[in-house]
Parts: sequence; structure tokens; C-alpha cells
Amino acid sequence: MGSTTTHAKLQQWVKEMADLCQPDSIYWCDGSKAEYDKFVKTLIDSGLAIKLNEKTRPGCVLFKSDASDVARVENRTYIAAKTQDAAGPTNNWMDPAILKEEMKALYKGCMKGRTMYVIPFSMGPIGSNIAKIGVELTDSEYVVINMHVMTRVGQKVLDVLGANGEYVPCMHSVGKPLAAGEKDNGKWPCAPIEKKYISHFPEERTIWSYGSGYGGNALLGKKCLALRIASVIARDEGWLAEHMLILGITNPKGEKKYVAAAFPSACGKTNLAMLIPTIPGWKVETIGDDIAWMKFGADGRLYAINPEAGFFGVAPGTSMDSNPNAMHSIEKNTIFTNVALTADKDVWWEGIGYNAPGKLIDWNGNEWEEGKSDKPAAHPNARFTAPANQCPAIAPEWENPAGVPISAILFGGRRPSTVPLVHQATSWNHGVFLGSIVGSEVTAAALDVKAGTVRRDPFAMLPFCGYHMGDYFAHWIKIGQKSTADKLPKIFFVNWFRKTKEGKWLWPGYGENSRVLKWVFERASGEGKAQESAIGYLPTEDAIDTAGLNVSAEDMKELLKINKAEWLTEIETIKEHYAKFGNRIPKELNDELAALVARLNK
Ligand code: GTP
Ligand code: SPV
Ligand code: MN
Repeated sequence: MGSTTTHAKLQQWVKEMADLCQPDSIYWCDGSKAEYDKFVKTLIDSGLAIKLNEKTRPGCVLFKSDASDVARVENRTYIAAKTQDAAGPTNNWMDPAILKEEMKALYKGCMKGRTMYVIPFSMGPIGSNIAKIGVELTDSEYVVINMHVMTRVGQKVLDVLGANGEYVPCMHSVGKPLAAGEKDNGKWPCAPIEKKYISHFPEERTIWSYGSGYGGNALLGKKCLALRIASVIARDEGWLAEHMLILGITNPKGEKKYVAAAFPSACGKTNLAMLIPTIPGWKVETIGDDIAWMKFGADGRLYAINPEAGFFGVAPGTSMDSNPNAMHSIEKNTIFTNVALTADKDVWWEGIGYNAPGKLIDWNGNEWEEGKSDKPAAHPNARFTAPANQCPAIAPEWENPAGVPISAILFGGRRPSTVPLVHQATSWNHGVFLGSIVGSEVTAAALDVKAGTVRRDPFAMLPFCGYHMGDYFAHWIKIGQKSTADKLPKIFFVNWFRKTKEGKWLWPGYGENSRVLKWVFERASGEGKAQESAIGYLPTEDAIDTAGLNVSAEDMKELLKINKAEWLTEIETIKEHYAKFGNRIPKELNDELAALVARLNK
């Protein structure tokens, strides 16, 4: 068991970090099933994991994290570029030398009483020329088993790396050293909020994380490498690293197209990626549910790969009604975090689609009874970690190293008003403008932002862009200049979350979103009926297939309505948003904004 390498620089780095963190031992992960099983057993034996019912949830475990460690911590996330300007106004910046000194003091001796695990992993199919290799050092077995599911781990990665291949060093510690004889005793190890650091050194392409064991803070291949560091690499190399799902959609004639979609955290990517169409004859297949890397093929089209190997999905709200494919994906071999436990050792959460079967143990470990407890049984950001190949809708080509050609890109967010169900950009630059103004009611996916308020989250990348957001906008404009309109994806804006004045959803969402995908498919084929409006192309009244849909004609009208007063207010907030970037807003986007204002006032 274990893996080996001839990579001297990697060995040297592991030694340096071990000298600093002083673990009791070092273990090189081989990514095998036996290794996964061994760590799951260790975690169960130590009381950190609960083994779920082998009959109803075979191979599944449940973790309860610390209350301070339930989501990404955006105000503890740093882009430590050499200059503050390189990080831009939307990122927390620190001087890299100062940050490293601060973190080294914390790393010193932080792994005492623990093992340092070396996790060689590949983002993207191993050996593919678009894949990137990372090596995560961690003192958390929870991280090891999650990385096994979310990435491709093991000896094969070291073989590809060879004696001097390139990798992204990803340093991680939960920040809870153990004294001699001390044990975790079933308590999730982490450091207090003010000692958590999720740090990125973009020029060095290095990640240092300390103090959190949860999700994107600790599974460093995901947001840290595949988005924050990869976005910097993509800028330099002329491609795109995006917070996007990828799906394949086939029409009744058997024609298939691929769609990528960027929605902010907890705004419906996993749901859309796994959607089961309600319209007859249409099929949707999943390629990825969170991250897309897109590069130009020789034919001038953008090809996307999913760099991940698993789903780290939001549990609450996931049911056989809303997302049956996700429910099937998590029937076995799944790691649950912060959901509730039933008496017969199954899982439960708000919105699972049935009442709690008797008394539960909530995510805090307390007894919980439906109707009697005022707090939710599952944390709103409770998650499942499941292998992507367990999804019944996974596309056969999901691991194709060449990627899939993207015909349409969707942007969206939770917008209770103003933004219609769907509209289409009139050009690439207009589409980039739509991406730049994405906004959403804030969700529970991050710890330190106030839920319920609308915040601008351009391209759903606000917490994930590794450099100046104004330059990122310019990068998107440049991408559009590398190909021609007939080959570039068509760009759309969707909003499943528009509400009535009484606060009721106007649109049923989920599988019914296939009706919007159908229009997108048709528009990308040069068909589909549309009318020009001030904000872009809108579907004509009869363009969205509403056969069998339970939405009134008035509600349908409301869903596609553009209210001039609301849009004039919107313009003011877009101007405030753009002002943050000063002269780094590309001229093309200022022109788009001016043209929108002119069209609205016509
Ligand atoms: P991250 O993993 O945080 O990036 O989230 P995500 O974008 O994958 O979001 P996900 O699909 O997990 O959805 C999060 C929440 O949005 C869940 O509670 C869903 O039930 C809800 N949701 C998803 N799609 C729809 C929809 O079409 N309509 C409504 N009303 N809610 C939706
Ligand atoms: C998100 O917050 O967008 C996620 C979850 O996908 S995490 O991996 O924790 O970032
Ligand atoms: Mn996400």
C-alpha cells in the first residue's frame, strides 16, 4: 500500500512541510479502494464518522462538522498576489511574504499527533493533456476520502508526473495538533474562524489552507486549484476555468448539443446538470455539476471538460421530485456531511420529500423532532460527496479528454424580480456583459455573507476568480475575438427564481427547466422564435413549449415581462458595481451598458 515517486522536487517539498508541521508519520496515498476502506474504518472507529445502514445506504458514512466549519469562509480566503492590484477589488489580499510568515507560525507543529497524507491527484482524466496535477498534503482522513471521490488519486498520477513534471502544491492542515495521548474523541478537528486561512499564491501557483476541514476550504482540487489557480493559468494560456455545470441535451430527432451554465453557489447547477426533462422525447445527460474548463479546439469551437470525478452537492432540497438522479447517485458509497441521522441509521434533510421518520439526531448531534424543533435538522449547506459515475444520467463521454463542444452558455442567479425567465444575448460581447452583471440573493454556501440580500456575483465567480475581476472581464472579451460568432457558444441569461408580489415562485423549476433548455437548443440551432427587447432577445409568447405545464398564461407573461422602472433601478446598481473596477472595466462592457440605457430610454 501507498505510492512512491522519483520526483526529487516533490520529495523535497514534502520533507520541508513535514519538518515544519511535525507529523508523527507521513503516508503517500495510492488511491486504491482498499485505502479508501481503511480510512473510512479509521474514521468510524475514532467516532468521527457514523456508519450508515448497510442495507439501505451501503458503503455510506455521515460526518458532523464543527459549527464554525460548515461552509466556505470568504472573508478568510486570500489571493496573495505580489501586488494588491493583481488581486483586484473583489478579493482579500495580503502581501505573500507577510501571509506566509503568519501561516508558517500556525503550521509549525500543527500536525503533531497526526499523520501527514500525501495525495497526488489529477483534475481531469489522468494523462490527458488538459488535466492538471496537484499534490495535497493534509492531516485529515476526511479530506483523503473526499479527495478519492472528487478527484483521481494515486500512483497513476505520480507515474504521469515522472521525475520532474509540474504540479500545484496544495498544503492543508485542520490546525488542531494533538498532545501526547490526546485523541479527537469524535470531535471534528479545526481551528477557530479567525485562525482559518484559505490562501492562494497565484504567481507561484501554490495553495496554503489552514484551520478548516470543510468542502472547498479543504478539498483543494476544487475551488482553490480548479478555479482560483486555474483561472490565472487560463488567463495566461487563453482558455476559461469557470464555475459551470456541463450537460448534454438531445432532441427527439437524436441531435445532441452541449450547454454550460454558471449560477452562483447553491443556485441550481447540480439540479440543472441532472435534470430529467418533462417534455417528451428530450434527454439530458450530465458531464459535470460545478466546474468547467473550456479550451478552443482546432475547429474554433470551445470544448469543455469537467475536471472533477465526483459531486459535492447540496443535500437540503434534494428529493425524488426535485432531483431523482442525485438521489440515485447517493444511494451507496456516499459521504454525507451535516445532514440528520434517523433511528435506523439513514439520512434525512429538509426538502427530502417525506416527513422525518420519527425522532432524529440533527447535524449538531442533538435530538430533533419534526414540528417541535425550531432549527433545521440538516445544516442548510449540508452536502453529499458521491462518485460521478453513480449518476444514472452521466453521459458516456463525460471523461472524454477532448471535452465536449459547447453550443450555449447560460448565466443565472436567484432574482425575485426584474430578470425574466430567459433572454438571449445579441452578441458575444453582450453575453459577456450579461455574465458581468450576474447577481443573486445570497445563499448558505458561504459563511460570512448575509443570506437573503442580492449581491453581484459576476460569472458566479466572485469568490473564485484568482485575479483582478476587471481583467477577467477583459479576458472573456478577448476569448470572443479568438473565434467567430457562428462557432462561439450563444449566451443566455436564465432566472428560475422570479416571485409574485406575495413571494410565491412564478416558475416550477427543476424538470420544467427543460422547456427553457429546449428554446436554448433551438436558438443555438438558428431556430426558435425570439423578439428583440431592450435587454436582448426574448422568447415570443408562443416560443416556450408550455404543453402540459401548470403555469397560467398571466404568470407566463409575468415571467417574461420587462419592467422599465425595475430595469432603471437595476442600471443604477450595475453602475455602482462597475464603479468598483474603475478603468479596468473593458470599453466593450461600458459600451454595452450605455447601449442598454439608451434602449431602455427609447
Ligand atoms: P453549489 O454546489 O453550491 O455550487 O450549488 P449548485 O449551484 O449546484 O446548487 P444546487 O443545484 O445544489 O441547488 C441548490 C438549491 O437550489 C437547492 O435547495 C435546490 O432545491 C434549489 N433549486 C435548484 N434548482 C431550482 C429550480 O429550478 N427552482 C427552484 N425554486 N429551486 C431550485
Ligand atoms: C460552492 O460553494 O460553490 C460549492 C461548495 O460548490 S464548496 O466546494 O464548498 O465550495
Ligand atoms: Mn459550486
